[in-house]
Amino acid sequence: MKHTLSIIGTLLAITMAVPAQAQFAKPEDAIKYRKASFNVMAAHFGRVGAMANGRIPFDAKMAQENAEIAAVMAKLPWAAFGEGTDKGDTRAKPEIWKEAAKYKEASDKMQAEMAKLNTAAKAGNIDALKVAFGPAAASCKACHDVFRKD
Ligand code: ASC
Repeated sequence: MKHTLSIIGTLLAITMAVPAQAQFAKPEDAIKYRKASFNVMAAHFGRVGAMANGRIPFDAKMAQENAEIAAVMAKLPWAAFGEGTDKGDTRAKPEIWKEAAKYKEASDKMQAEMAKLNTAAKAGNIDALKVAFGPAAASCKACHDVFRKD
């Protein structure tokens, strides 16, 4: 796991060093990328949620590993909402580009809540996890309600 995370860390460092526009050859590549990062985040966030909601037994190590991946993934999709990526195989609404400041605010909020969830998971107790999970899920939903087609 440590190894995986260090690879993720290295990839992230490379990703952040490259200007957003240069990362994707075609708009559909950007759309695929952002969907992939949301999907990976949702898979790991969902595992944390299953513990927070008592659907699976709490396992501190599993919570930590999954929350950490969700927090890293939360940083990734935003660079893939560049020009020309509003059309195609996407549920992204035009509001993302029309109300860019509002979208940025919502995405910052989600990243902050994922970071808090990650910190809570590191504390290793279920109560901290429960406290942090609700606001993190709400930050996902808030954005979907306004910026994503059903
Ligand atoms: C998840 C997930 C989302 C959010 C959202 C919260 O686990 O995949 O998109 O939580 O459903 O309301």
